[in-house]
Amino acid sequence: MSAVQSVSGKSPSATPETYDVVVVGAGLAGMYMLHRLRGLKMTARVFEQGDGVGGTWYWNRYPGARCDVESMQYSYSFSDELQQEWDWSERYAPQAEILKYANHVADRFDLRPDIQFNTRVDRCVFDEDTNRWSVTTSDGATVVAAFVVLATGCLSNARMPDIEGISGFKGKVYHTGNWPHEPVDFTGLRVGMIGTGSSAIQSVPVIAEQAKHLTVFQRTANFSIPARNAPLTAEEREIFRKNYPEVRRFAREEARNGIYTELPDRGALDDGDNDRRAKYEARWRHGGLTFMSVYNNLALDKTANDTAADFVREKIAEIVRDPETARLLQPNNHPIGTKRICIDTDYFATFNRPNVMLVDIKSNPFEEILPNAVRTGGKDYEIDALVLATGFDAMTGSVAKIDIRGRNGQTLNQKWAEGPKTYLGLMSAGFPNLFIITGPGSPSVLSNMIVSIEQHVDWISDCIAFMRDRGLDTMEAKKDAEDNWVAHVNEVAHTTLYPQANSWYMGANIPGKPQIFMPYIGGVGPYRQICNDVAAKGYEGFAMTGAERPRKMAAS
Ligand code: N01
Repeated sequence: MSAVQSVSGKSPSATPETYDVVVVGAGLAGMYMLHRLRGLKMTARVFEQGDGVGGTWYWNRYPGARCDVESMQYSYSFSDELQQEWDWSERYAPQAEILKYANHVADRFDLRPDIQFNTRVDRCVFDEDTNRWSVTTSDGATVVAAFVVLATGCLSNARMPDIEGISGFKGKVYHTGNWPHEPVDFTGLRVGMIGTGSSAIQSVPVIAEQAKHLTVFQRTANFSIPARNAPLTAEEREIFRKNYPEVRRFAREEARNGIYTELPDRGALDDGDNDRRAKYEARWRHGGLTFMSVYNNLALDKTANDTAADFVREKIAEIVRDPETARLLQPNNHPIGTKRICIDTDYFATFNRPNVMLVDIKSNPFEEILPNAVRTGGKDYEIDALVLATGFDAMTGSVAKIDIRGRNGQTLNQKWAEGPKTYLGLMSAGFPNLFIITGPGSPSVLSNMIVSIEQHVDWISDCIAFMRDRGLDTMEAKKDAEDNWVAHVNEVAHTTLYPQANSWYMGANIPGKPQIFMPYIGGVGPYRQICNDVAAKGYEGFAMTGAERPRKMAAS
């Protein structure tokens, strides 16, 4: 039986269609949420603004886009048949293959009938008399739901830089986070690239191979580790498949970041120079994100961190032939790892190509963009096309675009004006029955996203089932539980070096955005345990009301 009396099919009258749950977004989070709701026999409608599934992997089609978590681990674990049968072709899956996987999952679990594509959710209003959400979409329709789940993604609101003259540029302008679906051909063109984060670091080597010339405009240099991508052999896949129970358990319960890897048992200063260097060399040769797990104190102790940062800076100097370019590419304004570490294939070596130039816009900020050039430092750099790899309004940007109104008509944007406030990253007080998947206050972007997505979806599904089984109507974070959690998230962040960087984790890339460390850095294992304990104690810290109780009951 459903939590609400659902009306299936088209309503003959003006009565809005009613669902148990509306899910916003059909990325990897929204898709699994729908699958679980189906299993609970709940009625659900997923609204997706794109014309296909896949979220991040639907939008981020820029050249060189691929996942920085290894493919055998960046995959759903909820279906053993799926993980045993799907063949990943490379150590790190390219965007097109992950999108194919998302489409395969949508077909395999027959998800499409409940997903409405090309439809944005514009407004969600909580009605305190009925305890239901009214959800208005970009096609002008309104549906009613007992629950709304925001599966809107953390990095899905592409940020256009505010640079004078950009609208008058005569060539094509592309944003890496909103790349065209048809192939883009840079052959014979002079391309300008703004930004040097993960997206730029992946796309620079690929664009440089095709374009006549590439000028990279860098404001902040970033640390990047070689991916060492390679085709996966059948044997390598088999090792993972056989060990999946343990790999998945470890990723969920023991790893801080949801990735199966060797855990360090000592700090960087516990080893002498030679041993330390040998360990960094081995990880550099192995490639990938696990470089940061050589030692257990790289995120905590600046002196320890400096040893890893110095090692990478030396590597950059070895790879890049022009000493001035090498110097500019060496990051020097944040500890390594405190901005999302980048993973690359030949990024630094690309600056040895005769058709690639690095321009420092830190010391010479943009003056303006002309119809055919970028002007900086009194010089014009002529370009035919412009690529903006300028990032996202992360973690809160997509939620902020929806007009969400909870109790007393308060909007979520009003409530989050000084920074996002959630309990466990899952709910925000004053917004009953509104769940967020991998929201601020949860490990989300600091982890293997699929691990965190599955944990949240499972927790939310269990919670909705709990409510249904007990005839409960509303659930809402209590303010004191939320305040304590926000303080805890902040406190844990400040035991690390992370807040020392002007990163998008802090909201520092968006002018005027409150600077608060948004994800929970306590680790996916401890976080899962906290969520499980809360559930085991009858959802401690949440107020729940029964359908028969007075409906205008604000959480205390
Ligand atoms: O964005 P970013 P991204 N003028 O915000 C520069 C994930 N991801 O799309 O640092 C000039 O990191 C800005 O300069 P600065 C991953 O989590 C994952 O690259 O602000 N420059 C910076 O260099 C990642 O962290 C993968 O000084 C301007 C760049 O643009 C996250 O997405 C792949 C500017 C933005 O870097 C975001 O990465 C790709 C301006 N006005 C992305 N505005 C995987 O591998 C911005 N910049 C899974």
